[in-house]
Amino acid sequence: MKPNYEQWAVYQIWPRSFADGNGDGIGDLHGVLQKLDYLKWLGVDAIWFSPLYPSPNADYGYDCADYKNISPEYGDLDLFKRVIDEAHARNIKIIIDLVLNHTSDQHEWFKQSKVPGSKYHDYYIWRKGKGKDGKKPPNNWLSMFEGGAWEYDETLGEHYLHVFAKGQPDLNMANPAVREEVKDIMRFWLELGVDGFREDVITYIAKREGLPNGFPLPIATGYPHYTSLPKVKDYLREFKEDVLDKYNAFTVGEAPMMTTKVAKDYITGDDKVLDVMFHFQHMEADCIMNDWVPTPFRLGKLRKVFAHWQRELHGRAFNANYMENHDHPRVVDKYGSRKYRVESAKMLAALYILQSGMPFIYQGQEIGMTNIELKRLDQFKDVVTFNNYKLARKFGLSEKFFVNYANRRSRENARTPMQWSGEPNAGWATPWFPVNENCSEINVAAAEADPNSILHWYRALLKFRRENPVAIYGKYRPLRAGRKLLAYESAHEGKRLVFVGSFSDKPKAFTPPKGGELVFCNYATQQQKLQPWECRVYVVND
Ligand SMILES: [Ca+2]
Repeated sequence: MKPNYEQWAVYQIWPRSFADGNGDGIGDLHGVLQKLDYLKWLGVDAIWFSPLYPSPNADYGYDCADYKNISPEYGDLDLFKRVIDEAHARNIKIIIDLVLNHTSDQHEWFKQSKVPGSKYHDYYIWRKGKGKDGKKPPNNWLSMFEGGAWEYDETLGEHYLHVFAKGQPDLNMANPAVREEVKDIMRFWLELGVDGFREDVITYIAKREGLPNGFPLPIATGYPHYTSLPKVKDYLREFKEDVLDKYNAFTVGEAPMMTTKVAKDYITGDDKVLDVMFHFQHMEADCIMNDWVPTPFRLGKLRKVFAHWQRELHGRAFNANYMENHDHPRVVDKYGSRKYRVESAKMLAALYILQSGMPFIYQGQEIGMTNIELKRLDQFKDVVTFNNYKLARKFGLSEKFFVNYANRRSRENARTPMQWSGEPNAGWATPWFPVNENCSEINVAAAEADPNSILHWYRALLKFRRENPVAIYGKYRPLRAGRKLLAYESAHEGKRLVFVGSFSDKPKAFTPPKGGELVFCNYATQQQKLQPWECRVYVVND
């Protein structure tokens, strides 16, 4: 029988920066083993591992060089098996990332695909180019990360498609042999004991037949020809029926540019092909499509997106609720307040964890980690940052300007080493990436010792959620509140949960619900008005 996955609270580990068990400066599975008791204490039901595969790290594991192995940087299969067993012994499930849209260009399949006559040629999307010498790309598609979506191979005289980085050639999912490989990979990990998969950019795995030109855009030209095509669902159904259902495996799909209308097609009804889905809309309240294109924060957008997704999915499917992952700046800096860091981190946590659905918590979020202040461009590591730098230079922006910009908008802010202690480098010997200097103040050891910390707040929220079905299954209704306030109620079996949160540095008027019992407040004492970034959660028995 399928587990009650909707009851799970999931903790995301981005392994490189989580915990270093052997002291080489890179997070690893030894480190994870040491932290399982911490995650159990926090109240986590499942761990989602960002890729652990061997990888040349063009995109830190999202460029997979071997689907059936563990990167030596992180450990090996035996060690991962131990992690699975030790997690299961603590009643924690294991979900692993599965990157099916593309492999690394260092994957054996891709190397073989360049050999004329090899069966692997058709594992990827190789095409003859245009122009007299065939060196012009087959169409006008642009990649999500860097310039054109095609790369020319001199020896073969053909171009391969890469919707993401150059080192991430797209797989040809239309080839049945590739789909058999996918099923084989799924079986391999399920046999090892994992409980499910987080499927990376899964709505991109089918490409429009004939690969037609797209409407010209500054980036990602052609995306309607590879986003949520009907074939995606066919492929996912095949994976589900042939493999996933046999193991009762859980699936969460990552779906950029997703709407509720399309999402319902994937995650509701008897013919659903995924359990839940990560959409991006609530992450765009301070940007357009992408954190690098910022706008002033729009609370109205956040209210609207939460209400819309909750309403559309209620009774049909579950929301995958999150505020952070490895692809965005830290939420305290994105939607909260540095001045009121503790208050705003707690408010944002209650805001999303108590909504119906499955909460996902990203490493470090539970202690309110913040963006970092790097000084120089060469301290950054990520392909996306460097490609945006190239773009910034074209617009005549200086390195200094760009570094400040990246410190606010780059996803690398979420990839700094986990701050375990207040020691220098937060307990990391020689960290692969700079540790945030604020680790002396913001760290797990300090947070564990302080019953009023953000960490204890997260723990209390997860405990409350476990014990109160209204926080998992409640029917969401947005409530009218003042400017800079977000309020909702969630109702289930005669119980109502009322949330109000302030996004303001100033006191805000608010009328508490009649007969409500206050169960959470991020201030020790309440005043008539809400204090800066205050949140309150009431339970009302009707
Ligand atoms: Ca290590």
